Amino acid sequence: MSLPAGHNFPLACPGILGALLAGGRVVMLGSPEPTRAFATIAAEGVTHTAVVPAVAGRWLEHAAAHGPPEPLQVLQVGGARLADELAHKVRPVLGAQLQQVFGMAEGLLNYTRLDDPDDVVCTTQGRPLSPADGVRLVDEHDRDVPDSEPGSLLTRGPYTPRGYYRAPEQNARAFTAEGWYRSGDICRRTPDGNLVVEGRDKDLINRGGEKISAEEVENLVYQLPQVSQVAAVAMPDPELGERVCVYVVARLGATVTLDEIRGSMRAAGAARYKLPEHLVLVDELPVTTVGKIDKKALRADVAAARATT
Ligand code: OOB
Repeated sequence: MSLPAGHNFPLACPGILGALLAGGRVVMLGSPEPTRAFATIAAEGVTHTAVVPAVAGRWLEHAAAHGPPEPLQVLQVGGARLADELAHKVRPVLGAQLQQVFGMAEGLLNYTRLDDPDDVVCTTQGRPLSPADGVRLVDEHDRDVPDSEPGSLLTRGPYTPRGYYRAPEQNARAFTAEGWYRSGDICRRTPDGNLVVEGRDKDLINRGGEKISAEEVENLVYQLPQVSQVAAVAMPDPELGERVCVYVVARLGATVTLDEIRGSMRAAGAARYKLPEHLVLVDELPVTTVGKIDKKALRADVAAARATT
């Protein structure tokens, strides 16, 4: 295991707990950096491991130059969408069977099966673990969309709670009246019943599989007196997929630095992975026609800036 051990995916899907339950041995590493990870896989005889897509990409590059991590049999990839191009390379380059895992802390787990045909393994995110898992794909009025059309994923099932503990406001947003969890993922169902994740309609930043609520970051940044307006958006990153970037409008005559923002968030008890790694000071934030902060424009702006540096 080289992902953060407290996350659902490396911990329990089946992960560390599953290996121990089956009488296996768990080898833990502080980082998925490929040189050390491959050496450890060889030295310890590691047969199964789990990574996020950004790490899978680094491992593929490393293996193409230095050879595959020999004893590895199964590579689980999940936490964010794995590009089909990378998926197709896993077996030829890493010499391991790919298993895609599409899950969420709230419950529903989807897997491609080890004996699925290659096109299912490489182009879908699998199907539910339990036959009792309910999955609906719906339009903006919560009406089921026809098969093979993209819809917003709702789920209910034996290991998915019907609401968060003592959080009526969040529950009104995140669950339907019948207790279906709104995952915020836009998915399509293939004719053979597998799910393909096509996008998301929730405001999250996915930093190497760790999900960060943009709203939570913004609320923390607003605690700085110099800040008049803030928007947190994902900044594309070759290693982690995404990192946190904040666009800030400072109060008149004031200014603010990235260090000040990070320091204040740390003091408020924010986890390290949630701290912004890039700050853009602007005179005003772009808005949509209805007057909401235009995050699409900001994401495009930071992506363009990254592409030219
Ligand atoms: C896992 O759990 P969380 O709670 O950190 O994040 C859940 C969200 C999903 O709603 C989806 O937006 C995204 O992460 N996600 C994927 C994905 N796996 C997760 N998006 C596309 N493709 C995938 N394979 O990330 C998690 C929990 C248990 C097992 C695996 C992942």
